[in-house]
Amino acid sequence: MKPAVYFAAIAALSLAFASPSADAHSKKEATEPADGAVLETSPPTISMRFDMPMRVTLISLTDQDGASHDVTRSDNMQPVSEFSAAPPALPAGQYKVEWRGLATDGHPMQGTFSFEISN
Ligand SMILES: [Cu+2]
Repeated sequence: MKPAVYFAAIAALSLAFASPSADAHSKKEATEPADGAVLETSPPTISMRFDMPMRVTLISLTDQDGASHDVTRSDNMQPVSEFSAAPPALPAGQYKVEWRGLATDGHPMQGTFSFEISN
């Protein structure tokens, strides 16, 4: 097949797999820190556990001012059941984690959770 036809076929196939909706997945993934957690110190890791392996395509950590903080991921961009990344030492504040990923069944997934560091 010509490349353009090939990619169109792949795109159609992806849509077909994506269409039955994401409800085969649990609505709420387990995260560390837990959503809404109030911590006394900067967390050593940020992690999400999934009900099927997920290739995390985007992870962002932002504070209450919208500044982003780079995290060091340990998944090598491969599908993982538990995604884990190390944040820098974070000062007190409110933080939001946003992620996007592609599950091994082809479903695009995304999530958000928040935590606070008090002091
Ligand atoms: Cu799925």
